[in-house]
Amino acid sequence: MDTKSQELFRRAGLHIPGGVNSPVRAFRAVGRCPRFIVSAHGDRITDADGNEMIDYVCSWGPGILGHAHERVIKRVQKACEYGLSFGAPTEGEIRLAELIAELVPSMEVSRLVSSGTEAVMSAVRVARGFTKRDKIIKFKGCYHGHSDGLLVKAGSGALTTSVPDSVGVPQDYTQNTLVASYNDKASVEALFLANQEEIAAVIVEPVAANMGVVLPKDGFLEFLREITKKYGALLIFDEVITGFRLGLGGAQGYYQVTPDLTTLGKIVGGGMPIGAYGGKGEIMEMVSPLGPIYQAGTLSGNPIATAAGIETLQILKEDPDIYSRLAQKAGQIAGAVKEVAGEKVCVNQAGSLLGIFFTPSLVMDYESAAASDTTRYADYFGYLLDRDIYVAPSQFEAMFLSDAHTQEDIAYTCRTIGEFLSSII
Ligand code: KE4
Repeated sequence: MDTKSQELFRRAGLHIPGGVNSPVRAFRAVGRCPRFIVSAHGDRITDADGNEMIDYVCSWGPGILGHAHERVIKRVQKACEYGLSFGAPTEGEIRLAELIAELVPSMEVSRLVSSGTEAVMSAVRVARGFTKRDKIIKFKGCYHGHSDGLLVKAGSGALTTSVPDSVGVPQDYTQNTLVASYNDKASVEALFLANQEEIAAVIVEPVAANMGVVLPKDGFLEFLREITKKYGALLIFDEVITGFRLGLGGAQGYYQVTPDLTTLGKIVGGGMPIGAYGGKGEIMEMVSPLGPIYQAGTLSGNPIATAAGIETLQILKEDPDIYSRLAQKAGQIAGAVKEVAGEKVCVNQAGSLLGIFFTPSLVMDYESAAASDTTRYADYFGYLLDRDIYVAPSQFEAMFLSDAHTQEDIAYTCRTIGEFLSSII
């Protein structure tokens, strides 16, 4: 007898590519039928067959408060009573821009869009327009959304499908995208030496979370800050994941390195479709209608989405201790892994971002991440899923904690991960 998710997956495949609206959701990297979710509350999600699972995907990051937080839901419901979309400016957009500028001071001026992809695509365009240069540097294994010029050695879904560059992206769209190795200063220096004043920007995930979680080596972000200044290039921090995740000030606050432009997504929308990009006024004044760099969007700054984002950020602002609580929870899980697996498994943690790699090596870049045992990861995923623990269906994603994860659920997760590791070590 097929499960309801299996039936739904079959039906989905009739009208949606691969049955999903984003590739990683198809569970191809873990060889399982995806679970079709019907509801989520707190740290739990419930699938179409009534399985209630402890959720460590958290909608890929937005769910830092836990699902369906009462205050966020109430604010969204209230906003809906006034209409869903006007295509005109609203006070909510001002409030969200003010909150962003207050919490991420380098983003004194920002523009709201509807996804992280749009935020990154626009930030790169601004960097090119501001510097009048065409080339950008990105890092192998980092993922910045699916705009053509950035699908070069992308991380996240593109890694799992083992097709690092996407078909359909003309070669001349990516000739201006140079690729360095994460945590490898020499690879960045070599590109600057070879391209000098042709480089508009370096874009980096300040904590990489799309090749699994990979932390910046001490001094790496500071190095990127210095070398971009030296060559007159802009530094773009893609904080779609780390923004409001590593702290109220994101990774730039956590590591005290200030970029020229920042992109946001996920948490800034509280689970609703919002992306944002921003930086100093002198850069952002290049953006239309003030300046010659065009970017637009029908639903940019949508009043329902901004309501969710504002309430989420206000809750985080009111309770900054959430970040130490989140880090402590992630530390419990990291500790449980190390207790059983020791050095046989690599665990990378930055605040409430956790990456578990089935490799004895230290994972510090794309190559070491790609060398991890993804078959073992699929076994790990299946073991946990069968015990109602829902982690990322791919080695090349992150484990997300929320304020709603209870000590009881964390303890159960630690025990279950420990059981799995004991069975393979
Ligand atoms: P979106 O267009 O998916 O909102 O954001 C693109 C993006 C940009 N930058 C970073 C650092 C990101 O992680 C993302 C998207 N993250 C993935 C998860 N690794 C989204 C999940 C998915 O693709 O389904």
